[in-house]
Amino acid sequence: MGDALGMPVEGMPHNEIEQVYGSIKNMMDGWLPKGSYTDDTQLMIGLAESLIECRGFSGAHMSRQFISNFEPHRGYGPGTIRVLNNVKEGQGWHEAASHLYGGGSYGNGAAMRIAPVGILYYDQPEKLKQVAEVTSRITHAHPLGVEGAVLQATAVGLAANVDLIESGTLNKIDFIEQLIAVSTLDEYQTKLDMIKSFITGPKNHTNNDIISALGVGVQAHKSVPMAIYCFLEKCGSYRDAVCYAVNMGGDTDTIGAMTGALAGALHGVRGIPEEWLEDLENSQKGRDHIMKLGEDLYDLHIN
Ligand code: AR6
Ligand code: MG
Repeated sequence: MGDALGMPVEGMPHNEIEQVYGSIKNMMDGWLPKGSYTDDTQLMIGLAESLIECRGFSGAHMSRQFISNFEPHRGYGPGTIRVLNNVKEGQGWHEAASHLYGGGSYGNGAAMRIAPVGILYYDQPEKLKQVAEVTSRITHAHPLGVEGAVLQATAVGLAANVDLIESGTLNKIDFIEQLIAVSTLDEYQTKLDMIKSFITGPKNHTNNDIISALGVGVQAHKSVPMAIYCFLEKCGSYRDAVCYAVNMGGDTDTIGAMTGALAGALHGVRGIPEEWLEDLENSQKGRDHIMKLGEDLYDLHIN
């Protein structure tokens, strides 16, 4: 949902979105027709399909699934295209990503597709972390790329664990502290600490202050923290969280997708605005297929 909402303004800075659109609240036409999802969701679909079919992680199967689902018009990152081509031509799935950019990619491509791992393993944190790491390494071998995906998956799992009916609200400080405990790299620890001060301290910062501090780029460490922040700041509503994320500008489809995964894990499918659901592409692997994948993941978890 966040992917399709952010698609039309991908790459546009926050201030320009404000000038041109005021605020984006609904799906629009963009470089793809209104309601279309991009590579973010396409890869998430492949990841979920593979987890379901293999009843857990298989790198060989998952990389093949990414390749067979590949549709170039959805706007893939250049590193991901190269890895998938190399595997298609016979390179091993576990080695194809390691030489990209001279040490592996730290793009946000592993984090943007990881939600199904957080959902399937929400009650097994060690397993969640291990599967998040290995699924990421198929395309993103740089430690920043992997840790971004581990943090996003962990955050999805934490959000899925919250029973809003019982607790009434999300404990934001506890949530961010659990993420700080999982992080190992300075780039993430520093930004998670900033998020904690943004959500607990005086509200005297502008959106531009937050953008300067956390980033809105295609790099995992410049987008995963922003998605976590937008989710926590607007944790009372799925719609508000996703709109806030997309209007921050920059890598809007991906930050929207990751914020949406977090808010969806907290609020459930009933939190999604009806008109957004209607607008979402319902092609062969579109809305109905994605809904079914959600149900299949749930069945896999309880069996
Ligand atoms: N050194 C320098 N730049 C890097 C490095 C590195 N080690 N790693 C990544 N980049 P990529 P993705 C930069 O190509 O993560 C779609 O639009 C580099 O500029 O691995 O799958 C989605 O919507 C590289 O092109 O692809 C997402 O926004 C970029 O990070 C995004 O692409 C992306 O890394 C996901 O891309
Ligand atoms: Mg995209």
